[in-house]
Amino acid sequence: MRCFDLSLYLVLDPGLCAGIGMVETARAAVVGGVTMVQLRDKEADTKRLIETGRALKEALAGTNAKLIVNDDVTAAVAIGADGLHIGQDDMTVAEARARIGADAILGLSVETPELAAAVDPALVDYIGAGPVFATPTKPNHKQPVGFDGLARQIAASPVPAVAIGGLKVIHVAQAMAAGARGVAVVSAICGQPDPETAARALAAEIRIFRSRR
Ligand code: TZP
Ligand code: MG
Repeated sequence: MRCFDLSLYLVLDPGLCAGIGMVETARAAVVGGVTMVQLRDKEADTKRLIETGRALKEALAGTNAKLIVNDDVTAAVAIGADGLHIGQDDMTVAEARARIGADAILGLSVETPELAAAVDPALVDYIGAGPVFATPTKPNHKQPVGFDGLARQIAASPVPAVAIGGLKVIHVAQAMAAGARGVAVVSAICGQPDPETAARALAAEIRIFRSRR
């Protein structure tokens, strides 16, 4: 059963989490209200991803937060993660779905409305839509699309979307108003002096937005 809550999606970055590390950052962030945690470590090989992923899985056990692995399907399966997130230049969604199985969550990054419209809802569970703003966290990111571009991507998508790219507390309401089911952040939580408090502030904005609808 692919059941998940995209509200507050933390993408981990080993560099930005260097202080207390990815596992402790995730643990604190989930206490603060993070609902999904993505292990994204572009430098790590599969073995190291599996080690970190297993530690994350243990840290998140007993919470409702889902653990998603970026790019590496072998690691995702070995960890027993809840899902996998891939980009347009990674494996095909058909291959990803075949390898992770029917019960795992599959996410796909899209950067244009055309890519969003091409998403197969039989294979893909959610999209990461954006980037909303330019961000130093991902130096090679695609052209920022702003909230209007975000809304166009989301309107074209057959599956729910989480918005990503330079998002901070002050942007939550606009991202949600553009149709996002939730917000995905790296630096708004990773490397913040207190990741739990940072997550709590983002989660509160999401709740406030929903209560006003
Ligand atoms: N994909 C598109 S932008 C981005 C990723 C992984 C990085 C977002 O990082 P931040 O720090 O939330 O701007
Ligand atoms: Mg990728």
